[in-house]
Amino acid sequence: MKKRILIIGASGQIGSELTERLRKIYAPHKVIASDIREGNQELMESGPFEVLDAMDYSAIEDIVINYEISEVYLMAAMLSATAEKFPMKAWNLNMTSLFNVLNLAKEGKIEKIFWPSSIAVFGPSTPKINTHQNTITEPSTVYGISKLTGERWCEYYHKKYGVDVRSLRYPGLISYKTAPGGGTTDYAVEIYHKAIKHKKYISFLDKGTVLPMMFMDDAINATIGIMEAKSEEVKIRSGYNLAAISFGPEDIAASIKKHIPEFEIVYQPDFRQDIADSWPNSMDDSEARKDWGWAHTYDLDEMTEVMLENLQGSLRRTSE
Ligand code: AKB
Repeated sequence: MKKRILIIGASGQIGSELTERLRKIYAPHKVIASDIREGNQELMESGPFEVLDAMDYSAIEDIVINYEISEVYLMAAMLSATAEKFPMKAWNLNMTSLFNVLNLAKEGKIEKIFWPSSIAVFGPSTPKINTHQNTITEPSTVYGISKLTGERWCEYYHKKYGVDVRSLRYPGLISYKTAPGGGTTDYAVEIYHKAIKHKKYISFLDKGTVLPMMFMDDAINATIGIMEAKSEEVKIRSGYNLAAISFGPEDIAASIKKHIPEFEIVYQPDFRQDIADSWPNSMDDSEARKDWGWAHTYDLDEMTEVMLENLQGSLRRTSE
């Protein structure tokens, strides 16, 4: 079968950049973007787009057959903060969409699946520093429960039915192109926007809340890296720990101040503090580095430079 890719959830924060990168690597017509809503101009104009509900098995199957899809990246999900507000909706979306693609692969209609897991599989009883791949996973959030359950099903489908499913435990992801939505780590994107516009940010996470984070370019490299790895190199079929940098709101504020000295941060923690407090501070991702050669590029200051430069650039362009 020739490589043809379907991205479900392509209009979201990860999906839009993943689509852009995959269209650059393969011919644009070989990468079908889909989402329940339309995405940004670049996404809509750079290749095929289909309106698709990730919960609708037959609609996914139709697209898979019509476009002769071989690989699916399932990026549609409800993230941690929104999931706490709508627990059953989050559970239904996160699990049904996963079963839809796992079952398509089980029936031999697709060859390979990428499904994102998260640091949210860990919980308050997990050791927080350099959290190991196989340590205690007792998540205390709906999102975390759905990710941990999903991981177990991915491994089950791989062992029982030979489904080639690959997964990463993403940390908080930071990007300037598409805004995140409904996550606990979203503050680390908002802060750059507010620093440029108002020179001030009111953080919904408290000082000292250190979380694992990553610049989007690195996350896209990791995602395509694990999908391109030889099947025998991918030894973990639940979800690989993935790490780059760890910092708290005061660290990112200090990094921004190097460019905008008058920037100030104020702390007003809300319900998302409890979610953040249940997650690790830093991750041990040595299995990913060893098995399929994962390596990150960006540290905090390099990321800040790219974020500020690009956000300032797009602000200048919209005000011209
Ligand atoms: C969230 O904050 O919910 C996500 C995640 C860490 O998976 N960014």
